[in-house]
Amino acid sequence: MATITILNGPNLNLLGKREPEIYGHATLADVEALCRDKCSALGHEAAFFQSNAEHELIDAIHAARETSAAIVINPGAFTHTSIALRDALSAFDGPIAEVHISNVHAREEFRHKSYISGIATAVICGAGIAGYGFGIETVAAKL
Ligand code: CA2
Repeated sequence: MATITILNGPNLNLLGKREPEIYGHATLADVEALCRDKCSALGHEAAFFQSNAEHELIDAIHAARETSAAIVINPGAFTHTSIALRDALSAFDGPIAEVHISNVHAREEFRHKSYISGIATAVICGAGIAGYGFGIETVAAKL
C-alpha cells in the first residue's frame, strides 16, 4: 500500500457553488470521496489537501517527498503562472498526474499554457471530476 497525495489549488473549494456550466455540480467533498474510493479500490491510501495559497501547496509537495509515492494535482490557476509550483513538483521522485476538470484548451488563450505539463507524467483535462480517478489510476499503474 502506498499513499497518493491529491492536491487542489486556488478556488477549487468553490466547486459546486458557482459556474456549474464549466465545473459541474460536484463539490470538493465529492471530489475527495471519489479520490478516497479510487485509491482504496486500488489498495492505496489517499492524502487530500486544498489550499488557496501557493506556498502551502509547495509545502505539501515537499512533505509528499517523504510520505507519498505519487501526486495527483489540479493546480487551478497556478497552472498558468507558477514556476515555483513546477520547481517543487520537479523535486518529487514519483509519478505526477496534472488534472483539470474543464478542457482548458477550449477556453481562453491564457489557460492553454501550463507550467506543469512539461514535468507531469500524465495530463488529463475536460473529463470533469472523473479526471481525478483517471489520474489516480494512471499514477497507481506506475507504482
Ligand atoms: O479546469 C480546471 O480544473 C482548472 O484547473 C480550474 C481553475 C482554472 O483556473 C484552470 O484554468 C482550470 C479554476 C478553479 C476555480 O474553480 C471554481 C469552481 C467553482 C466556481 C468558481 C471557481
